[in-house]
Amino acid sequence: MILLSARSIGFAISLSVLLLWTGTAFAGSGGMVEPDTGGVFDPATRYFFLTNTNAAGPAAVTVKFGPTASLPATGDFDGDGDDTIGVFLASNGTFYLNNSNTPGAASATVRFGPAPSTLAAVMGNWDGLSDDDTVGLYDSVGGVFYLRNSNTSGSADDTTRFGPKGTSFIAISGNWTGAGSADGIGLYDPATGTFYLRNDATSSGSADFSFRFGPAGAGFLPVAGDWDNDGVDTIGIYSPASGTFYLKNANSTGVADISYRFGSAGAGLLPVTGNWDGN
Ligand SMILES: [Ca+2]
Ligand SMILES: [Ca+2]
Ligand SMILES: [Ca+2]
Ligand SMILES: [Ca+2]
Repeated sequence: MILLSARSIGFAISLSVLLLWTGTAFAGSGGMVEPDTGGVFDPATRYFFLTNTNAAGPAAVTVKFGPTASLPATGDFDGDGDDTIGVFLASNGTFYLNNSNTPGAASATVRFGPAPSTLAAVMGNWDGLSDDDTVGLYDSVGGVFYLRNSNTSGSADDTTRFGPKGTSFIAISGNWTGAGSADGIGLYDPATGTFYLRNDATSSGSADFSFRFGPAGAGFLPVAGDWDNDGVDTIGIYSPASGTFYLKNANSTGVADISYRFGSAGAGLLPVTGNWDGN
């Protein structure tokens, strides 16, 4: 389960900050009973295109959802086992979450964080309870995650410092170890193609894992999920330029275990991942 900010691609961070920060790590979002699969969101039209297999082919679900200028925020909001569509609208700091992959009014509307917001949405099961993914925000300027344990309007339950300040890093979440049900947090540096994963989303600290995956500076976007249904969430990347997912079944460097084309190449699509059909 991942989130992106529109400003995610390419650029440099201060070398001194990077050096000071070496040795830090981050982590991400919860294991489902069944594998997570891919999808894309078109910010221009707010259509989600979801697939139930990690293979090339037509979308299993095509659904329009969310107000103009929304960005995707998907997850299992009600803890029933399926991941569903949701969006975050920065201009009013509001999440619109649906408990089914169908059009219509949001099942939950959640005001969280500043409005207007410059933060990026990130969803996860932060408390490991109720199997539900709840709202979160990542502030790349301050290097802070703000996490809330219910999909209701209110303030953060956890404020977690992770990673350097003032970056263009992109936040992800997942259960990187497969232990328990709580998701950790993670960051992806598109400039270097490096992931930083932290197992405990609720405490500030450094990365438990950091590794490179995929090309540096190529405009790839990070994803996370349990691709092989072993209970451990792992990372992947999506190339909007070619419309290709590259998924890895371990949180380590190396070649992709799965790659497939999904979504139109060069159309500015944003990746989403989840167990859309609950099986
Ligand atoms: Ca659900
Ligand atoms: Ca929860
Ligand atoms: Ca896995
Ligand atoms: Ca599925």
